[in-house]
Amino acid sequence: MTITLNIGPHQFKRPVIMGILNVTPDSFSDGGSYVSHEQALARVEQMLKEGADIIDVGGESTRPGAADVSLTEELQRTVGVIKAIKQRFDCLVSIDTNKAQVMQQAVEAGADIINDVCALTNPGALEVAADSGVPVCIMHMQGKPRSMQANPQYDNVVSEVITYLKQRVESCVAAGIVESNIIVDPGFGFGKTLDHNFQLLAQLNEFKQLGLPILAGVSRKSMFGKLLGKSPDSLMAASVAGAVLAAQQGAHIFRVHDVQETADALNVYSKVQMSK
Ligand code: 7PM
Repeated sequence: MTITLNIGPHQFKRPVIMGILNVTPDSFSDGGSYVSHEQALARVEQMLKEGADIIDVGGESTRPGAADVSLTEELQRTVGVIKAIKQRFDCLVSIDTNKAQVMQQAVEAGADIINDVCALTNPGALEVAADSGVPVCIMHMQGKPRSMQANPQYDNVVSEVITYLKQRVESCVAAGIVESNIIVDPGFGFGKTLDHNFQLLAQLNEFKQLGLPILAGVSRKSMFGKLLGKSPDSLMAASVAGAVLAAQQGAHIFRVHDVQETADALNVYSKVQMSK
């Protein structure tokens, strides 16, 4: 079964690369705590040249562990950057957020996709996403970001994550989101041990039963860091290997830091597929 990915007028029949743009003070700070648009735009330009199809804008620096970023802070970080990207480049932008107000203002600023690691479970998120009419990526997470890595437990991680995503797809459809606008994501690293993450990667093909485009986000994740005893910035080769393994099992969209290297590897993969 092949799934054609439709994002607005854009159609994808090949692997889709989503380049990560963190707009947090530790990434593109001008020395104060403001995110510099020029630096962010330069990074976007580079990722587009390297083969990114979508730019994923995220304004929350603190995922597992620390406290949440305030709404005002997250809006300040993301909305202006999205406007600047859409003004300067002809590209797709996704907004990585779990807050309804950020989704709404990001879409008004030009965001084409809502990417929510909380699968639209926060107050107002389903409604905003449905009203906006844009495609959504819903991701599985066990627990809450602050505590999810404390003691993740599953009887069968693969079937439990699939069941969760099925339920969330139902809720999305009930809220008025058209099914063809839903992308699913197993949520590597979100409330999962190293073994859970590798079981998900090994059986990613099972997610095809959902009949929806699959997004895989393994780039520089701790599943590789723990396995190899390396820090996130030394995980490019492992991440690229992870992307190819995910592609082989039917993933459609790859959320990555290293765009050029992933694009090269996925082009090799696609050529092999076409040569069968
Ligand atoms: C700290 C911990 C900072 C974790 C950043 C992260 C995904 C995502 C992220 C994913 C989708 C990261 C994560 N991961 N959205 N946003 N899927 N759809 O490692 O796997 O980039 S943030």
